[in-house]
Amino acid sequence: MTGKSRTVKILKSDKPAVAASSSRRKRNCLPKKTAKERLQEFWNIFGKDDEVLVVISADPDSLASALAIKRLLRYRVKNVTIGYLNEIRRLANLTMLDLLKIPAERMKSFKSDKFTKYLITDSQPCHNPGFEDIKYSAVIDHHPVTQGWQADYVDIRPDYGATASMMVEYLRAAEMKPSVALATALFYAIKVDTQNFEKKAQLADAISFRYLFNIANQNLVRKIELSELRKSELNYFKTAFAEMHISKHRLYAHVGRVRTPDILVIIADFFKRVHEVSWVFVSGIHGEKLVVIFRCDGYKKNAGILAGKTFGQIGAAGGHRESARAEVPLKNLAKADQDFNTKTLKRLTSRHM
Ligand SMILES: [Mn+2]
Repeated sequence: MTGKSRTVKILKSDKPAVAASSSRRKRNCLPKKTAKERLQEFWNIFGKDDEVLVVISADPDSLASALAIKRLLRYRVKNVTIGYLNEIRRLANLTMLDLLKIPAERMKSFKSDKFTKYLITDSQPCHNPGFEDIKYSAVIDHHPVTQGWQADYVDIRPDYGATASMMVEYLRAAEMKPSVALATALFYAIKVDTQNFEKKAQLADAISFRYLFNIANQNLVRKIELSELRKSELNYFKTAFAEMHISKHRLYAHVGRVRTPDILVIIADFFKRVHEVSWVFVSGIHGEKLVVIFRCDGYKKNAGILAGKTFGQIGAAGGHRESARAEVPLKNLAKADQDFNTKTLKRLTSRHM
């Protein structure tokens, strides 16, 4: 949650990765595998009678990667099921599932012990307590490597911007041209995980992206990207506009009780577009927590540090230069602040500016 350590981590994995990887490979005596070798090794762990479960924590990259795995294993195993642990709430993700007809099922809705092989993608067994009890045959991911688990086949490339970019290499090695739906899913996944190539990405991501560009349906991508708001959520905007207070180029708005904190992020990102505003603070109450979203242009400002100074003592707070978030149990707020409003938001955030 602390943005500081996350920033450091990104720098670390970004910079020396290229230079260090070849010497690391030498040390471990692992020559760089070709895409074809990887594919063959991956295929080798499966047999015709296998009933396969791909376990994911559903987001665009994991859904697209799981769909690609399903494609890679078609005709090679009996059956591939995609199971996700979390409830999918983000409208864009629901739209992606719906428009691209991705056959993913909530893990709760079926018996997960009837399978013969388990895979995990865009995640690692220790990332989620729900993942841990399963014995995995394969792990394909792009997050930093974790310890304490085993699998027959492991392909983790932390320097990649998206697991989807890795999956494109598998598909190409298998000489399988993705369908429009699969290509669109992978294309969208790379867009999301690299934040349109503004965040961590490398040439391999760009090559996969370029390859998909010719096959993916851009109108579907746009439709998914624009599916951000439910009609009912427009009311939160109404409240935000009514509450909005601007002074010294800072915009404050407390939205009150919200059904999901995601709406606070959407509202904050919207206010960020106002030319005369250089800081945005949007807060709301979700469950028993106060959630505060910080936005700024990042020029001689640091939202992550401000979030930490303001709320770090009483809750979880952190983020990056331009964006940060704090979550504070209401009971940790001073008695006088528990009836939280826009004035409280202004007073608390101004203390450290
Ligand atoms: Mn990912």
